[in-house]
Amino acid sequence: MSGIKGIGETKQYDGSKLRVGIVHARWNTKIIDALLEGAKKKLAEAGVPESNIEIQTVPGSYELPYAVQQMYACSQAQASSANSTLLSSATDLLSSSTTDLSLKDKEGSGSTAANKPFDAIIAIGVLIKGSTMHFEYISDAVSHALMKLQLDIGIPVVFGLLTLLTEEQGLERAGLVSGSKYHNHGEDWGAAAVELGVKRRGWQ
Ligand code: DLZ
Repeated sequence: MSGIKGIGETKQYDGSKLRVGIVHARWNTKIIDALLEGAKKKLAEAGVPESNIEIQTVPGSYELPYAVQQMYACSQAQASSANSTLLSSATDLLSSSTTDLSLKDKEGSGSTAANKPFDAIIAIGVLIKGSTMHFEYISDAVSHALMKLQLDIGIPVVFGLLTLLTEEQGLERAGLVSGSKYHNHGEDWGAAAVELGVKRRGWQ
């Protein structure tokens, strides 16, 4: 039985030019692993090359906002250093009397994943309520920080944080309970990263 919840019918977006980061917490691994697989499946279906996907891990959900911020900053630094290498190769090529076509073939297209920052980052974590206020503080802090981050850095940060009352709720939302009305939410997050990553290049 299919549930009424979910992202509904989506257009198939071409993700072949996107660079996508995924960072996930390691708490509640069984649920996390299934969500991660769901996200990767949707990225692959949209044509995002495996080499354009970078996966990092952090201990717990509280670490997710900092990790997203640092991953994006590193991808920007990598991009500017790759682009300055390209520029100096091109300058050498132009000033050389012999035309080195092999260098041009290797680096001329300028379309490698390393020379552009991430188009989207998916942050995945699973928080399960315990007997103290810990859950409320982390859920609130991480949700607000991820929202603020995407507006500050200007790329979509997909909200892959499950805030659960029980482990069973997580198993359902990771698609691990057969016959459940729920599906794997990681798939929605992969699809959202592609759609927003494509749209940020120009809203049609
Ligand atoms: C400490 C803690 C607890 C109790 N529960 C969870 C959880 O359900 N899910 C999760 O992702 N992380 C949990 N953590 C760890 C915190 O997120 C964080 O890693 C530590 O407080 C260290 O900053």
